[in-house]
Amino acid sequence: MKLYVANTSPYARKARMVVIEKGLEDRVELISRNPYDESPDLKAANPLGKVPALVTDDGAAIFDSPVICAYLDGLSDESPLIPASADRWRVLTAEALTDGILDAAYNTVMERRRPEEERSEMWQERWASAIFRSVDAVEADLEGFQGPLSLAQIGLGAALGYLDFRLPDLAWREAHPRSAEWFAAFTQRPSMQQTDPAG
Ligand SMILES: N[C@@H](CCC(=O)N[C@@H](CS)C(=O)NCC(=O)O)C(=O)O
Repeated sequence: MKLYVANTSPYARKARMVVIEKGLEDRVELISRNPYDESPDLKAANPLGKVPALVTDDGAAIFDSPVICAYLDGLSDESPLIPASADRWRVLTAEALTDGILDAAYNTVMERRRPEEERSEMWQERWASAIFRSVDAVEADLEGFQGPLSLAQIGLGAALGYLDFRLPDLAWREAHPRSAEWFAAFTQRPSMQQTDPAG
């Protein structure tokens, strides 16, 4: 399988973490692409031109990150990252929440790269509120991110890591001490350390 990634992409980081956590390194070839470069192979795999994108051994293209993560998880029954039980919907909803943090953070980063006079205050405030409300929700329900490793935890690790990497001025730890403690422990996992964009 080929997995198109970018070193700094938090969405690709989720997929790379799943590869490591599921022990799939031998089966997945990582292909680094800057999605803003002309990359015909990436666009062939994903017409949206975004990373991550996965091409399976029989040539099927799979995206976006939640679908790739679910596909990779299904390749082996060992250590399921999406539980089969009633917990399934809770885990997938928690993953959606952390993906939403990423969307709001990524939009903010892109908006900040535009000329100052073209930036929208309204959208930046809206994205910052969504980020803070969502980390508040995590802080209030950290139990949902404990226990056996799941896509909820992988998503949260990628999301908080991205806030640190690209938006440190948001200082998310200040109002979220329990989440900060969770993150400090979670970053010890080899899958977090091996995919650290700053590493
Ligand atoms: N919802 C997608 C988002 C992927 C995404 O936006 N990736 C960024 C890199 S962090 C990208 O490729 N951006 C290029 C673009 O938007 O054209 C996912 O979960 O995979």
